[in-house]
Amino acid sequence: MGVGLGCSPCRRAHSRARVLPLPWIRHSNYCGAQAMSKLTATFGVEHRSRAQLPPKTDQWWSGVLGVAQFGLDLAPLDLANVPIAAVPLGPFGDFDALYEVWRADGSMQVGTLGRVHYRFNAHLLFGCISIPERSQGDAPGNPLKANTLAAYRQIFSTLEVTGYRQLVRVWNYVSDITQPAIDGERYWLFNNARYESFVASHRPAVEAAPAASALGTPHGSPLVIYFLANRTAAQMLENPRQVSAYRYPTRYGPRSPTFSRAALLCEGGGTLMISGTASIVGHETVHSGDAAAQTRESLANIGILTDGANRRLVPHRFALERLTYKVYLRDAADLPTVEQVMRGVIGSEASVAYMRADICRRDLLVEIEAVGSGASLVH
Ligand code: 3EB
Repeated sequence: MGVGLGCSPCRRAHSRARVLPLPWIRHSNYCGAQAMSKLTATFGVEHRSRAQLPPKTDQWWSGVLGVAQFGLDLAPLDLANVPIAAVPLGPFGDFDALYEVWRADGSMQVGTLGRVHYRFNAHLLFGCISIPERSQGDAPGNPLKANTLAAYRQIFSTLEVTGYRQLVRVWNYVSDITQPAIDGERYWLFNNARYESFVASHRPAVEAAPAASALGTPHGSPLVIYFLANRTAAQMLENPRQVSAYRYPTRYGPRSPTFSRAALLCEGGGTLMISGTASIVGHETVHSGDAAAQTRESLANIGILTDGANRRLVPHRFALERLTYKVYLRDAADLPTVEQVMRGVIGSEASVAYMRADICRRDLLVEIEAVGSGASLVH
């Protein structure tokens, strides 16, 4: 099964994803059949509109680990026992809210720690936190820095208390992300505080950092972070066409961003979580001002990561045509162009949700993230 990128001019022979050897991974076939059978079989993501969500009393919700709601000026849906991250980004389409639903199996429990709401089954934990920009009152320093430190402190405490110690995937939504802050941009301040948080809690801030996305939300929005963690291990992947984000030179900010390019989990029969991916080669933005070319380049980068995952998960295969995508666009006017390029490369079957968002570098027009789940693997 081809991955649909065979004609990309930027695909080079040496572009093989680098898989980092982690001490607890002993076998080249990462998720062996035996190991997988012990893990949760059902795990994955679905996109739904509000009209497609069952009533909150429906049994269907017992199989939901957590939800991210994307919509502007919407109160979070009241879901009783399911944590919901209310992300202030407007989806494109014939609906005012898009729901990203994380489904899993087995019995689940819920909890809160500070502002973190979480829910977990035997293998996986979903959590979310939202902190209003002004929650620190008139405390000295920038509220974004204080809020980022507070959010990650509470997230890491949640992981310690519950025993789901491995943070595998994080989504960060930061208001005014490219606006000026002391000595740079707000994204730089965020990166600084995120890095400090990882170091302060003795967590890896370079290799083995979680997969992530970081997007900009409207002025005055709360800091919203949601995340997935597990008990065992994830395998982090890097993309050799790109400098690892945690090694970016300081011209992108004094502290490099703390994330890996993808995480591969055994849960769900093999799940690939691809970080927000942009038109970056080496560490530089390419195709400035050209949304179509940026989309193609981002998909080429995603293709490298699926290839890397496929070498670890033999005989299973992720294919670009079977991933679930979220696409963030800086300019709403680029939507038709980006949609056309997406469908040309990935075909018509894959689920793609489009969102208006600020991307963390001003010259980036598009950022794409993706999830490949066991259910969609080609055996
Ligand atoms: C990039 O590759 C584009 O700071 O957590 C993508 C994914 C990006 C995650 C983050 C930033 C982050 O550098 C931006």
